[in-house]
Amino acid sequence: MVRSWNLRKCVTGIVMTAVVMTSVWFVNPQKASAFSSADADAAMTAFNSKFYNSQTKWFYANTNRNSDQSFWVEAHMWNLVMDAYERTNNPAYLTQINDMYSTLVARHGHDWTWNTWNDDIMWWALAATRAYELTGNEMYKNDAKSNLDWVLDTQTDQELGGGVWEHNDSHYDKNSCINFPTVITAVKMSNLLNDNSYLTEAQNIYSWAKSALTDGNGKVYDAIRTDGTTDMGSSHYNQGTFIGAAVALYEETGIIGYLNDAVAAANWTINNLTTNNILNFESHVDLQGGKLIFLEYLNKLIIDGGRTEFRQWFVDNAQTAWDHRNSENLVWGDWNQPTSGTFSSWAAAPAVAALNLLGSGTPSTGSPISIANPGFESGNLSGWSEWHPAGQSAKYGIDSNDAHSGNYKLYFYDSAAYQQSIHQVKTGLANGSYTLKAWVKATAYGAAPYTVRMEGRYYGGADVYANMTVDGVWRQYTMNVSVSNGQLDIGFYVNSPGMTSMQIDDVTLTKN
Ligand code: 7K2
Repeated sequence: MVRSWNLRKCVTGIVMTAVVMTSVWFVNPQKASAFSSADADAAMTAFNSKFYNSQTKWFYANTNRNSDQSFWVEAHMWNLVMDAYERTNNPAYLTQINDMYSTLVARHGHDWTWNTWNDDIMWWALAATRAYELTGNEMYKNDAKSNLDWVLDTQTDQELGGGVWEHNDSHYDKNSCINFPTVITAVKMSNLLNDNSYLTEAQNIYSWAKSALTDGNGKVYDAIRTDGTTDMGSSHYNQGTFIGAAVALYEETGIIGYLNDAVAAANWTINNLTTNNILNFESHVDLQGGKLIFLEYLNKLIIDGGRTEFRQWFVDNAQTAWDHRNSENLVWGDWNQPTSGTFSSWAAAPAVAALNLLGSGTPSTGSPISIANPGFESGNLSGWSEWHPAGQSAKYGIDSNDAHSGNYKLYFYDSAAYQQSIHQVKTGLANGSYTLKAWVKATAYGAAPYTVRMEGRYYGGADVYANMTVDGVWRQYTMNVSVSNGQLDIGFYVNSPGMTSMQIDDVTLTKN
């Protein structure tokens, strides 16, 4: 399977390269090399100097620079600046993030429920959760929470079977563009507040929206209405937020079905919403920048979902877009054509997002970071420390039964209720993005464990967890962490009612 897929991709790659090189030869020969982080810098700098109004601290609507971008699109512009900040750690972008929000608050307040479009409210709430994660500023979390709570409390019901209304002044449609972003925001909030009631709401909305607003095989519809109609039109942004909702739920629950949904939606988009393998130009004024939303969540599927097979396709798209930039380093919405004329900032944003998200077009192999006793091959706990509650004995062991590889594995087990964890703190890490992976087999012989997870902690941000699927199958789990204080505590934890086991083997850490 893997082999034939690679072969097909390879052939496509050769044909694609030939096509791209031919067009590049005639257009501009010096653009043939793969884009680098210097190109990502150039793209972001050009975008800011053309579109950012440094007086009002808000983006202009288009290249004419005579009016401001709309409320909901500005939330995505804000995301774009956060992409740049995450890639570069440049404090100028942090200032821009805070400045843009000050303008939002000055113009529109902290409570956005005056807006009759619930999706407009939710885009800002969702982006604010990210601003909170990047800055630690509680204001962002509080604003996200109060606006999300209002939507969940007043804009959801069982009419049409469940889900969230698109408008708050008239309840006649439930659209993908409100439902899937609400799922993502609620999963985030569940994580930030450690409050599972948000996760439950997210799972309910997702399950309704998957059945009412998708074909079940990766195509996402636009809306369902009280007049009995469904708008089956598809778009990059709805494909993207469905992927984002599915990946977020997969990360939070470990349920593989969610990841499979995300993969199906990514494949459907690639097969149906592209021209020459490149994302289409969706010319509707609201959809021109939808590629930004799609790529943000495709990137999460690649990194958080571990589905790296989509990366090269993403790189090919970003490269084609960048090859069609104009002399000002701006790329419009039609990535298959050279950039020209007047165009909106919304249309120009996705190419910048793509370069920011990828950083560079060269394959990222990453550099392995050594972990002590990563597969427990010493036959003991050396390199790791263990924790168990006072009044309970340790419930771990290292043995050679059913190791994932080599001679040994570590396990947690007891027939009675127990908690157990192991930890290894890596210090002296360069700040930046890391990928932590481990093979784990979680099994319940009776009731399910309350918690069974891999943990990334004390790295300078909120704890990150990968919950295990409890099905007695060895699975590789992946987690991404942005180290900002030079260290990372790698952990595995179980809280069990008894009669459950967790087997751990082959832990790896990679600097991205
Ligand atoms: O009808 C919804 C959605 O289902 C559809 O996909 C898009 C594009 O249009 C709206 S969502 C876009 C609106 C968001 N609020 C502010 C409005 O100005 C904007 O049209 O057809």
